[in-house]
Amino acid sequence: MNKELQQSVTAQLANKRIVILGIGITGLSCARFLHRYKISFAVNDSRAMPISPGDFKHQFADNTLVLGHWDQALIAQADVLIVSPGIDIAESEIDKAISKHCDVIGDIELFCRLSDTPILAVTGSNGKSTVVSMLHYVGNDLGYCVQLGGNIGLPVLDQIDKVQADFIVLELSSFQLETVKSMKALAATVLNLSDDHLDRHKTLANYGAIKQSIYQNCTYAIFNCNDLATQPNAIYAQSSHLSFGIDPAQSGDFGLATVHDESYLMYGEQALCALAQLPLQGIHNALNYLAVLALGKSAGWDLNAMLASLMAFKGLAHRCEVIESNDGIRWVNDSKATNVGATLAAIEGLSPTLKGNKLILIAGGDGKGADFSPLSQALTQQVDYLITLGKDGRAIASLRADQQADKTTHVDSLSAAVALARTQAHLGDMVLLSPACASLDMFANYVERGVVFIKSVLMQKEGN
Ligand code: UMA
Ligand code: ADP
Repeated sequence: MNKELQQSVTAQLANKRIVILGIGITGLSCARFLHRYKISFAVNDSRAMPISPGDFKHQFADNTLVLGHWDQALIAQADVLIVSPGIDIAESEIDKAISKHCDVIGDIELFCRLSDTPILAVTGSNGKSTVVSMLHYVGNDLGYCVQLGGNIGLPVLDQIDKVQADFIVLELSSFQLETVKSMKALAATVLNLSDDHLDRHKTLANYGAIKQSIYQNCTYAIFNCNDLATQPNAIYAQSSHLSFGIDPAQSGDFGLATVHDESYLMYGEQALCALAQLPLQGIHNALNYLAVLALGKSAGWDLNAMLASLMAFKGLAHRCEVIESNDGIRWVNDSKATNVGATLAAIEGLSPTLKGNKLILIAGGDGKGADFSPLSQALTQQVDYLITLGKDGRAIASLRADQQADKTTHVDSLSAAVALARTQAHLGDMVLLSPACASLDMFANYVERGVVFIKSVLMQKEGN
């Protein structure tokens, strides 16, 4: 246990009535943290059995657990409400109960109040996990002690007292940013903005404003100069601004340019590395590399050392991951493409590698209220055969032109989609699972969807 941290925790939280909403990954980490520092709390989760009461008692002794409904009396008497990201406090049962004096926070806000480790913060509709994983990898490779936490699945309160880190890289979702008020990141970026989570945030403008709050009090605000919605609003003008983008860069910024007929990552006028030499391909990944370099540069990391290190980073599973099927067909698992922007990036990034072969796309799932129309041109012009599935699959199929009806099919399962794709694909063709939707209507999460896809590809091959 860290003594200084114990003092801050006691000063901020002792004798307060604390209620944690949700006992998933985040809620559990909050409960563990408070228990470790001897602070009492209650937990409320509206689902019937997210944790067994016996397990809870075993781990957290006499702290209170209320399951199965929102306990409005419990919420109403809270001085501090620690809300899990997946819970929408605008939900009327919660909203009505919260008292005027209650401090409504999330685990990230609590972390920011208690830790002085310099933060490199990343949000955006797409590319967050790729960018934070690269940054974490590179920072440690350069000899710094760098932690990773947040939406990537590593709750920050599990990290806070593990080591005395030089930096912490935070992946932040819009859900998490909604309750962040005290962050002062060393460097912060919104990578891009496209429709996502509109079932909760209602409008793109509201979703964008929440994403922008990552720039609050940061030292370096890093934005995508091809995506105006990422550019810090006037209220965040206090920080130094750095940009990255697909065009040649101004001095001090990051961009792309053609040098000796090859496309290069650039820092101002300085050519850094040919895109063709980088392990992760596609323009979206070129932008991800530039964002990593801009964040690392803001932290004082050496550019050439970062570039050398990035060469060894091989990419994450379920993001444009090529399956080793050895059947002459290029099966690509992009199950993590849970919104329209990600699927567009995958189609645009992979199309140049088709070299005249066909692209068969498998898409659909829960669209979370998104407008699919930005996919229309890619679906009609770049996709040779479209297979849809899930709750919103038919809405995606309807974007294809009438004359493409014989090359558009809706199916009931992912294994049926793979079976159909196999009948359509010839040697050299690509079958891309890039759903543009969340998986929750058919699977536990995007990982399960990706695993089912891989298994179907490999098993059906053996069955043939
Ligand atoms: N719960 C209720 N009532 C509800 C909804 C949820 O009681 O109406 C309870 C559930 O019963 C469960 C708990 O809340 O016990 C789950 O909380 P949660 O949904 O916040 O999920 P966690 O397990 O805490 O995971 C969260 C993030 N999940 C969401 O934002 C939905 C994880 O991101 C994150 O990795 C984790 O915290 C650690 O920071 C996942 C995600 O899907 C990967 N994120 C979205 C995305 O990337 O698009 C934003
Ligand atoms: P996130 O954590 O934001 O969901 P990931 O790095 O996990 O992002 O990538 C999710 C999906 O988005 C992948 O399917 C990938 O192909 C696509 N993607 C990755 N980087 C970008 C980017 N910079 N712009 C658009 N799409 C991207």
